[in-house]
Amino acid sequence: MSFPDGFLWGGAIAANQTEGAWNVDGKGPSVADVAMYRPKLDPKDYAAHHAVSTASIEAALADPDGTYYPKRRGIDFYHRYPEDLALFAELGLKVLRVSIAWTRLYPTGEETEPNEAGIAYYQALFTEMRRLGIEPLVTLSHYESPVALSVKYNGWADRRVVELFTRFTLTCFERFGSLVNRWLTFNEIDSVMRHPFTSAGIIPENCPDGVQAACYAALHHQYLASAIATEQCHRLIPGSQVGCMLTKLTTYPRTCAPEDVAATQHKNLDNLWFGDVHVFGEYPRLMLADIARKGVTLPIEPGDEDILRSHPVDFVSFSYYQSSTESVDPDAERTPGNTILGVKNPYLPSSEWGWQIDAVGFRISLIELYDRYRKPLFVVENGIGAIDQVTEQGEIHDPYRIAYFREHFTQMKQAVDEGVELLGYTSWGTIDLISASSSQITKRYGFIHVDQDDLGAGTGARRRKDSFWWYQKVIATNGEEL
Ligand code: BGP
Repeated sequence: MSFPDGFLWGGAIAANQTEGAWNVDGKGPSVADVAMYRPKLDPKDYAAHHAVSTASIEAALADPDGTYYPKRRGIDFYHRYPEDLALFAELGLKVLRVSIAWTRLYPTGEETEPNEAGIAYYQALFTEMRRLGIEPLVTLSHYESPVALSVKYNGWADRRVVELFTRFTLTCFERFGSLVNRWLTFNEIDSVMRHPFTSAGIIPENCPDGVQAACYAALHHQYLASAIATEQCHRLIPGSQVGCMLTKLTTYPRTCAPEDVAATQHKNLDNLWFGDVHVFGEYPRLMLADIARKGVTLPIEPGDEDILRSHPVDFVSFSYYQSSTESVDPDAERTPGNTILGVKNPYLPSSEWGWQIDAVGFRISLIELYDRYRKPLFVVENGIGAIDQVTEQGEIHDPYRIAYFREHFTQMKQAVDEGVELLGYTSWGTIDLISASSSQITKRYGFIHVDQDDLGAGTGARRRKDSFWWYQKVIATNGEEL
């Protein structure tokens, strides 16, 4: 068993969770910059993590301090990227997944010309990555829509945002096309249904037909934008590849009672349908029936279906953190996962945040996705959020992180051996960063520690954790030494 030559071992981060410099060099505010620090919320109440209103946005924008808006400071990657990239190169990364903050190029989303300071920053970033031999894998939308578009149009619920976004993507392909060959369109596009503001800039109180209808409208608009961006990319950058990005939420039946199995089947389809549109270029019949049953009409206009059909993605990328189970028993014990609340699986351990650790589920997911789509896969997020302790000597011993990755890599290797075509793997949060859901930094994912606490105190110094040396060896041996 072995990974193919040229397997892309890497890391993944996002602009809104690392760059900071939220209002520097002409950048406008994004939805992430008004996301409040919420560590004390019940982790089972994930909806509350993403609660937002016009009043909360106004209050956030009027807050001059920003202590409680950690994504505004990130880990100061904007200024410290040369140091961080040098560490990534030392780690041996072949690829680094980053995102481009839309509001660094188009501060309100509506300008007709891009902000040249933003262009210069990303050109410098990608040039430095290339110099170090690290291929950029770039997400065009990772929870970074302009706040101005939320206020004016209710975000992606409004079709006009498609044109504004594809103006931004065209700029990206024109200005960064010589440096970036592989692109992802929307991070976890399915998450529009779970956190509408973060993923689609939707403010719930501004949805006259209900939040659900607004979410489906936003989803349709993102599919269109994704297909249009795919066309632009292929036209402007010969040989380029575009992938979709899905949250893989693998669910098992809690028991083998047929009712539990049927409920689980629905749950899994309701996750897979989102990828189907990108790959097959059309909404699956079952998904359309499901949406109709909910009383929602998709805002499909003449010509839309042609656009979706004509520009399917080249590869399928996804995040995988945990599995969960499903049951028809309303009293079944539940536990959180990545923006979900699933039924607890008694056979699995959990992270400190209740996410159920399931390496075999990773293999199951890889096989399921490859068999369904027959397109190359790319794992672009996987990892464990944990509390790390720094010893007096400044060391960070994180055997739990090594164990998590070792088990997942073993299963990934087996999936490849069983025939799955896998382009690469980027661990999530290769360096500690701000959590998407709670805006904590103390939920640490990295191989590299950042000396910073949740409210921003600390030197910002970077330190290699034990897992850094372990992952370095994994990459150096192309996954032979786990
Ligand atoms: C994914 C997001 C990432 C991310 C990760 C971990 O859904 O794409 O942005 O942060 O989950 O989630 P969290 O940060 O909430 O622990």
